[in-house]
Amino acid sequence: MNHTFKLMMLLAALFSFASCSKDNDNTPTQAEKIRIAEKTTATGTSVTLWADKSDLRVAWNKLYVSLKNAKGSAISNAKVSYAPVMDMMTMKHAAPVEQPVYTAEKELYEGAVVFSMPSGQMGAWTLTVTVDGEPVVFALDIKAAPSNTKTTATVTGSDGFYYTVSLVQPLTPKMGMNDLEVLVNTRQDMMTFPPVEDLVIELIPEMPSMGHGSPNNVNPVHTGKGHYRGKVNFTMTGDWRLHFKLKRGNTVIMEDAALDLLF
Ligand SMILES: [Cu+2]
Repeated sequence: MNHTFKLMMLLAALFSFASCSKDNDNTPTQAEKIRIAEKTTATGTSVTLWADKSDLRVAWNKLYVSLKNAKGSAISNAKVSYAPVMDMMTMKHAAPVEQPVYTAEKELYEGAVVFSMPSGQMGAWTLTVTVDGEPVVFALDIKAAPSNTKTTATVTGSDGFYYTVSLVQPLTPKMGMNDLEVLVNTRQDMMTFPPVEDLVIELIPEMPSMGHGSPNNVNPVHTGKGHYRGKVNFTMTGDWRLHFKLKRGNTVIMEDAALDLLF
């Protein structure tokens, strides 16, 4: 299903190249994205929100924005920021967010949000996108993670702070060695989730159904802005649990923050 979908998107992208159609003003990269919604600011800037998949989920999600002025010309030099909020009736909270940066080759502002809970009876998510000081508010439907899958985990550290560990890649795991990347955030308050840049992380993959691990994994190390990169070796397809031990110096902050993958 996922493969078929990707193939369709690829064909759609190729077709838009081949046809050289002037009436399709999506750039080739935008054509590979899913258009989530579009809003117009008070002064007439249209703000289009894009994602890699049609469903936004409890996970680390890339979110992109493209901008056009009232005359329809693309805007590449605006100041854009994201503010995700979940309104849970009696309280509100935000989520870890990576503020968007314009990438010329994609012609998109590219950022990310870690949605920690699904939309539903518990509450509703909005994403406020502020463009040069003007906000537009998107209502977002955040789906639960697929069953047997958990790509973001919030744990309480031995220092009393909350930590969120979120899988950035592999988003489509394969058998063999995979590049591994996680984003770690802490909770300063309900609205502020800064990245954590000073951890030592140990990775132990496990196949829970078969009770074995794998050799030659590489512990993720910090590369910037709370992102840690290493390698994970999936010796078989199936269910994999990634155990992360978080340390600050020699102090164990969290013995086991676990993420689950199924492929
Ligand atoms: Cu919530």
